[in-house]
Amino acid sequence: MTGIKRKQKMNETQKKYSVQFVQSAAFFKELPRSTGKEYAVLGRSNVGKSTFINHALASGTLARVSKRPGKTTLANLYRLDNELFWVDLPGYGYAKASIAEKDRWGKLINDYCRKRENLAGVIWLLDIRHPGVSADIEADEWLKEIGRPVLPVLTKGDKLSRPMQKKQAAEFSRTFDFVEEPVIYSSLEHQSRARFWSRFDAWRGKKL
Ligand SMILES: Nc1nc2c(ncn2[C@@H]2O[C@H](COP(=O)(O)OP(=O)(O)OP(=O)(O)O)[C@@H](O)[C@H]2O)c(=O)[nH]1
Ligand SMILES: [Mg+2]
Repeated sequence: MTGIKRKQKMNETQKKYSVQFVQSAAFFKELPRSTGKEYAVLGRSNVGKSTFINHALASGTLARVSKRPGKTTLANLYRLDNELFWVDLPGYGYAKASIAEKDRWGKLINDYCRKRENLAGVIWLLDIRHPGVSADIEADEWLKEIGRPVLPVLTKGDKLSRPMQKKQAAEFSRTFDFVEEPVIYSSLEHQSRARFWSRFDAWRGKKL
């Protein structure tokens, strides 16, 4: 490999962007305008959204993580260089949350994904072990209805062997009829990061 090629290849632990937390919002109208394209990180409670954000962006503990579901209760906006924005959202499908909380989270997610003008796409996280969970089936119907481009990411890949990962990925693709092939991700494996960015860049290169 030449020196230039070596430089271009993303180091497995390297930061791709410098990340800045911008603001949190409990309601859609509280979110500040952002100046670039945005990507939402969506998924069931506890699927690993905040962990994924920290790991993919190599941003330490910027997004707060918990073993228990229902940790992220606000929309959290992050700026990636001056280029784009990511939004960490509360999870859907957490049965034990109060009705008032569930209503607010649902409205926040729904308003954000439907109304946000510069939302270019949704990074949809699904637990690789559990295809066909009813909350994800409902989310799929809703995502198809709102028509935003979706990049599916199957989280917690380290919980399965490589052959099982492939089998589950095929099962997810059958269940959800994804436009994009799902990206298998593990926050315990550095290789996941480079693999994700190469897929993300290709996806957003499709004029998203
Ligand atoms: N083994 C393993 N555990 C993971 C992975 N990603 C997340 N987790 C664990 O899953 C749990 C939930 O992670 P969070 O990142 O808080 O999940 P979340 O989707 O943001 O959850 P809410 O904010 O509650 O909706 C934590 O205990 C994480 O350590 C992964 O790739 N592998
Ligand atoms: Mg979270």
